[in-house]
Amino acid sequence: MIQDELLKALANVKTLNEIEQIRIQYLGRKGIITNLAKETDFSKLSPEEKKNFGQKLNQLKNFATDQIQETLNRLTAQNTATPQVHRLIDLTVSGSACSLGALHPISMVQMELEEIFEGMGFTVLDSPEAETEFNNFESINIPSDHPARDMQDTFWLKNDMVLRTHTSSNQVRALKRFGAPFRGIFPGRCFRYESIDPSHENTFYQCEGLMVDRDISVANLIGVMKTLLSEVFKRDVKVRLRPGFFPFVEPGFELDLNCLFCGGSGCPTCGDGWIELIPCGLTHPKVLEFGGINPNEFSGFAFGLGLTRLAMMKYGIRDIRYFNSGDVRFYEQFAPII
Ligand code: FA5
Repeated sequence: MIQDELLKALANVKTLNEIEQIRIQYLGRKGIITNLAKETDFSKLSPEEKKNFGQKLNQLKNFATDQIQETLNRLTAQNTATPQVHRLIDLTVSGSACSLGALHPISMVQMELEEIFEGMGFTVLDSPEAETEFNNFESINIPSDHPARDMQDTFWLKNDMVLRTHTSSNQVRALKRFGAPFRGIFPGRCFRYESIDPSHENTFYQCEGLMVDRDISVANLIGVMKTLLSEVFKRDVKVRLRPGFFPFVEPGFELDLNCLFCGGSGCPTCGDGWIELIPCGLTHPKVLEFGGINPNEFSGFAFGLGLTRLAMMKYGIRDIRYFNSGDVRFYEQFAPII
């Protein structure tokens, strides 16, 4: 039977092209159904038989046309099923939360420091990471033949530029620009060509502070340091002040923080129980002179707080290498934005 063969053929089609081939095979100009009429000798048929034949042929054509169209519809629906589902929007479905990330712990500590210092009347200043050799060394009393150059292994750039080894590179720039009296901090990234371990990175943050005014003494320096630490840690912390040498301060000190991990007994993070945190001192007269300030009229203090190390102490991070690890799981532990 033609119908059965047609249905069988249509049941197996998978592509629109196959359907078109079947349509041509059955209904085309030389198709099976079209040929039925061509091959029949109507002269031998009675009028009644002609009528019956015509009716049956039409039924067969209609059947074939309908079946082919249905198969076409089915296949088209299947092919477009996926996009149609996507186009449906169910407005009643509740949304799923998406994470916006987290602030880096160093950014958090930096923001906190900025707030504390602004509260003490300090201005927060931005500063370049690529510096002139002059700003990084000479202007703060470290001439090229000074042994202190070796204290900080330097990444050199072209044209006597360096990746700043410390934020002290901003002292003279700020004095030249703002004059005295001056109170400012310059937080930022520093770079040193040194091997890394749990407390040393080649890329780390410092926060420089500089205050220049009349009659500034060590008492002012200690007062500011005490306010800073009590606000950051919100509890009593043990510190020690020992003499330290930096060519741009006189006298110079090292303010160390008693290690909050081991309580001072010594551990892999601190070594001997103390974390070297804030080198500081009274501004050397030569630095004031380089900044265009008369050292007989003004005096000042400066400090170079280890911002990355402060973040370690504040958040209990035992290894400095986590900060630059790029590991999102580490960053997500600190104050997500949402
Ligand atoms: C200086 O860089 C001086 N410019 C600081 C200063 C400023 C002294 C103003 C006096 C007056 P020092 O090299 O010690 O000093 O570094 C300062 C602080 O930066 C250190 O106490 C430490 O907390 C941090 N630091 C230094 N090197 C690294 C390092 N490789 N990784 C992480 N933190 C470091």
